[in-house]
Amino acid sequence: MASKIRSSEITPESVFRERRLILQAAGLGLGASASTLLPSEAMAKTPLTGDIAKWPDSTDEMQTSYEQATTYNNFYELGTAKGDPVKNADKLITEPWTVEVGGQCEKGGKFALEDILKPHALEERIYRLRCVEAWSMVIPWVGFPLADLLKRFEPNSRAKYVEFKTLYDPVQLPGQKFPVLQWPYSEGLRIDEAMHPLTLMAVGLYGKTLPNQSGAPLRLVVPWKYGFKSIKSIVSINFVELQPQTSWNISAPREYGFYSNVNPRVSHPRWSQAKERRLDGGSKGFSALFSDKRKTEMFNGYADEVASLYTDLDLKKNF
Ligand SMILES: Nc1nc2c(c(=O)[nH]1)N[C@H]1C(S)=C(S)[C@@H](COP(=O)(O)O)O[C@H]1N2
Ligand SMILES: [Mo]
Repeated sequence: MASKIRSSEITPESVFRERRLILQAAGLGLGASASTLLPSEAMAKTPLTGDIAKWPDSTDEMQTSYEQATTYNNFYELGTAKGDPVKNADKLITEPWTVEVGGQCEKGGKFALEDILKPHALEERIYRLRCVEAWSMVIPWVGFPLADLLKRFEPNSRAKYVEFKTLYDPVQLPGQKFPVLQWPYSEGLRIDEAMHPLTLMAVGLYGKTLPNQSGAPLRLVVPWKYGFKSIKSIVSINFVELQPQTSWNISAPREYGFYSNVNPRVSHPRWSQAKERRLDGGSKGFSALFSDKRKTEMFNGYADEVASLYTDLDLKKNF
């Protein structure tokens, strides 16, 4: 995706330069105050306490390292280069945090993060997440099924889709000063996808609360869809009747569909999706360029669980 929206192509050169300066300034601020820490350690959050059940169906593939998972990120609100989000992460303030729930449901409203989280027992699930850019990671996420949260709001029969939005605040998320995507970042799922038991509302990774660059304090992880469906730093959940617009689909409808299921048989218009680079901190090293290439699996390897959601859908048309 980064190649698609190389900012120099879509913004005037002066705006591009200004953005670089702002993002560099933000990065310098962090470096000066935390120079003895690794970038990821500077943003590491508190260990999660209490019982965290281990999900029995976790993959046993080699895990991506914490360092790699928290320094190689897509979070365009904090910069478009993979190393930008960790550098700019300290701009985002996640306490207090409010989530607004509305639309086709009986029990919407504004909820403090604590009230969103309180009833839910946490679970660790090791999931693959594959980016549409053809790299993937294996991460021990901590969270709870999104369905358990959504049911509390009592969606009605007109709730056919769920729309999610990220915080909009160009001071805390300086990338929003530039028209890289339509802000706030928005994503959506069909209601049955949102209610699927694999769809996770994540609050942590590797036993710790989410660092900001990973989408603190609350993000989706939808393991059978390309990573951009896994929206970060959620402040809004809306039950809607019609398929919602999504930021990536608006920016390039031919390249990023609403469904975005991992499908090696449907190429991205500018590159194949047949293979992927696994970032697993293994002997081939850190960078996606040097990691092992492996075949991408249908639905990212979760076909047994989710293929039945799509039996009536032509997945070439509904990509
Ligand atoms: N708000 C927001 N959420 C986002 C993104 C983003 O730019 N902004 N990038 C998406 C993309 S393209 C990917 S691949 C995943 C990356 O998640 P990670 O940084 O935890 O690996 O986050 C997704 N969620
Ligand atoms: Mo992505």
